[in-house]
Amino acid sequence: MKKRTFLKLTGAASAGLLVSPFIGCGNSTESESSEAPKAAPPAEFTPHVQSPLNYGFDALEPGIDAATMELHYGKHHAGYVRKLNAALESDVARRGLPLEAMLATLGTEDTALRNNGGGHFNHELYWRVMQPGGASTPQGPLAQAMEERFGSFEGFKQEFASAGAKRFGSGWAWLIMDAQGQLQITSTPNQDNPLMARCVEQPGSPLLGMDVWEHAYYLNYQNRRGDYIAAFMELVNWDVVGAQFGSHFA
Ligand code: MN3
Repeated sequence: MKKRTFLKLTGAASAGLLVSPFIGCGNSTESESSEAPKAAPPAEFTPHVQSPLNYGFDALEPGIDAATMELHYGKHHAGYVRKLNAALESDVARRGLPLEAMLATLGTEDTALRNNGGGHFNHELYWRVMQPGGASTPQGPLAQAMEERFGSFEGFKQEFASAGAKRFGSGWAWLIMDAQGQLQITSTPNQDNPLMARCVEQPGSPLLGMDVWEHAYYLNYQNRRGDYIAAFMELVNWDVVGAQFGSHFA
């Protein structure tokens, strides 16, 4: 309950921040000199863009190979962004919202925004939660919360890997914080995301996301999803995940 309120407030506050500069700009430059029609202009739409990768395509080898990274970032993720922007072009109510707030508005009928908005958010997180040179370990409050919730870091790893292995077809495994502030492991089909509260069984705020679509591993691992999952677990940047966790208590 508390958490849901927080998410809503965050979304509203961010949307306000995004929109207000344009309102201010319009007032100062046009209200006195222009005789243009007074009808409210459509919300400003700044297309979504991919964040640059913080490392090279080959930086996660041997766990994730360069060819997979190049295709995954350059074609798959780029495609979600392109189609997300195309879908938002005609959606005046949603196109001014920050991505997280936009995802929270989606219902099961919003297929294009679910697939491509989720696809963009999920991959932005995925690139950030991996790091070259191998995994760090959870520290401080996150380490403590994991121990309380899963018994140990090893217990977490087993449960998380199992969530990814058991996801039938394409989808994601997640470590999230739920509305009660508890850590949960969950998984979603396709590009659904725990922020889509009306579309998923277990809503929450994603801390760690693992892509288990075949495009994430098939070139190198073929059908051996379990080997890919083991490799992913050895690449997790727990400092980033810990910062995501900590941001909920700031
Ligand atoms: Mn993917």
